[in-house]
Amino acid sequence: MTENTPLDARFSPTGAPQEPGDAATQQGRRLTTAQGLRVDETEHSLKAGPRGPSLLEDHHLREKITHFDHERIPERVVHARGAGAYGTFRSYGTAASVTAARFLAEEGKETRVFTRFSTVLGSRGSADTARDVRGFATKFYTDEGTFDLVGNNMPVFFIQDAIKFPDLIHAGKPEPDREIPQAQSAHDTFWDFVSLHTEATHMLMWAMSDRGIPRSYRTMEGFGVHTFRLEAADGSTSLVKFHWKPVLGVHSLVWEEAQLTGGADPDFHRRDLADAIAAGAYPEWELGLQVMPDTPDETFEGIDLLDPTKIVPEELCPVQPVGRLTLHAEPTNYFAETEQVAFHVANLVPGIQVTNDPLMQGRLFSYLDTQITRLGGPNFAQIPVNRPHAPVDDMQRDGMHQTAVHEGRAPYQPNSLGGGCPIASGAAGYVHVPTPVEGRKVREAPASFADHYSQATLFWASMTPVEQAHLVGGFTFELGKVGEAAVRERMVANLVRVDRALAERVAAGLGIDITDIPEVTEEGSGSSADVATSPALSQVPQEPGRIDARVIGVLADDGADLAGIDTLRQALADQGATAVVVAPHGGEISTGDGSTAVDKALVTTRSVEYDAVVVAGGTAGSAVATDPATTVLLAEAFRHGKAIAAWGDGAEVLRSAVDADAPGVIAGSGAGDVTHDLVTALGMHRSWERLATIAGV
Ligand code: HDD
Repeated sequence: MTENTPLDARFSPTGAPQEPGDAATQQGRRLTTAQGLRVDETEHSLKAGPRGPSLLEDHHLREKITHFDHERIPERVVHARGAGAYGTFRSYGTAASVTAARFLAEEGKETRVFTRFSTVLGSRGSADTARDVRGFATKFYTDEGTFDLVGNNMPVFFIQDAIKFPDLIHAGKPEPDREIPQAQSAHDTFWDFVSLHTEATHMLMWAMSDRGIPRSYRTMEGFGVHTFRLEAADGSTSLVKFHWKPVLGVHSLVWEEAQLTGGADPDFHRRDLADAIAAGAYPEWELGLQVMPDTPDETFEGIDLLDPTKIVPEELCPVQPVGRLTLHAEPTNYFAETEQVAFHVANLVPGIQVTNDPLMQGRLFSYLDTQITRLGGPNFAQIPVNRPHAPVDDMQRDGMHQTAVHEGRAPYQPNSLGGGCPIASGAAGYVHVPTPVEGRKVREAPASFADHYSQATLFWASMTPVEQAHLVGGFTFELGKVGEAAVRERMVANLVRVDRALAERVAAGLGIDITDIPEVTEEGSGSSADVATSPALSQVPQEPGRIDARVIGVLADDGADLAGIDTLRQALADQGATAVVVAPHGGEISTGDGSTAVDKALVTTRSVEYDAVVVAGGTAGSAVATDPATTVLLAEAFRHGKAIAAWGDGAEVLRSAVDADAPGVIAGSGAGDVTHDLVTALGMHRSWERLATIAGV
């Protein structure tokens, strides 16, 4: 499934395997109290007679309930909903000329990692498929200390300065009076803020595009967003942007599908990640760098590299691969690992430095600070998932939840009682690059930060017609949920400055007349004369990609062609994909001399759980053919541009629900006749031609 083999199946962050039955894993056979006392029974509290009051003396009752009362911790103020996995990063060694960081510079070096993906706005229990930005945070347990790359699935951000973050999040989170809507930006306060705060415009284009509704974490790009300063072993520096490129390609849901999934399977992305790892289809990304010269003005081709609302188009500066991330182990315990993992933008290693991007500068403060509330004190780095794999001698002592038993008498410097240790490392330690700093104290941004539109226009111009239609749909849906007419109108007026056709289409959907809004010619630092479009921004694949851990629903019933189902199942398994048999009832379906297990009964499933749907031969006239749920399932898969196939008389079932002559609808006489086209269609992710017809573009 993957060319990388994991170091080991699962490891504790200290590297020591956890043994079942040890105190940490609690796999023993006997129930005890927290003090290790064996408990006689745990069904009844100690009472004064069977009908009497409970006794205060019942230490087991009190301990059990007290602990339960304190089981919850504050959820993350943003990115509360997430899922994570352990893995390995293997360096290609190609970054050695730009960074001294050993985990990147040494060819073949393997570094353990923990990655957590998240949505931003929703609460911990919200649905995975909400339209939102996705977090993509990776903790590299390097032997030089922990490096955290705390990025998103979009390369830009809504704001240019961290001081606006509380404003952005207050506007985006559920409105404070009724605490609605949950996990979405489609409401008045968000659009009020972003329509007034026009530096958000480029990021809005990303959020309203298909990028806001990924198909899975496995098929998302990731970005460090800010420009970092890398320092090579010879002291030379460069300005660099980090990119994660999913080996499976970048794929998204369509909007109706995302909404339905929120109800049918709110855990869709979490389940997909866990299922893929369990199936051995380890999610993989290549880490890439855009490397730009470290010039005094910190610009590249006229683009201000300190402005986090700007990308550097890949056509101007290609992404160079430097290593590969493979996620191969699920966490053992969600709370202990995924909930308690604490990322921090300031967790850096030699060779990787920050820049003066004002958004990044504020983040250097926020992440350490927030953990103190969230994890209850300053010792959260001792929690196993947060423990560095490099030796720690920090002279920090005591505090809430201290679990270390520190030895010695001299946790201070200078000392003689501790033999002078631990000593600082000088040039062998983390040395901040001595970039010159001077200036007047001002609350101001550079003039180039005033360009809020040029790259929003670039993004729009780089989309295919189907993607443009989806963007129009995203804006129209979200603004259609805004009650205040003035907010809707202000936002559409901003869109005129991005592209008149975009604004006209959104305005038409909202019933707003924009004929009086004048054309504004934008001049910006974010546009480059050389790049009017950036094809790298489009997600439409040029050729079929891999289909690992894709799920294909096979509609069948008693009497279906079971041999055909086996053929299909095997052909899909050969490509790493999974066939799921869907029938009107659970249990088994049988045909004459054989039977096969039903994976899902129609009543428990919905089209959104499948990347493609196939109707088995031998089903015409059966209950699955006449069940209204079949028609709904096929019609949804059709509308969502998914591959649809049928063999034998299954084609009749298909034809009664959808246009069998439409692109991406496949029919053949036997199962073996449809598998090749089905795999190819899955590799393209959607029938883009059918989606274009549906969108009328
Ligand atoms: Fe942030 C969490 C990504 C701006 C303050 N952020 C958080 C997470 C991700 C990001 C992926 C979740 C980490 C996890 O899985 O635990 N944040 C970003 C990106 C940003 C960004 C890519 C802009 C480029 N963030 C940002 C700003 C601030 C914060 C400007 C504050 C000034 N972010 C936080 C936080 C969080 C957080 C409050 C909440 C939970 C946590 O840190 O551990 O400190």
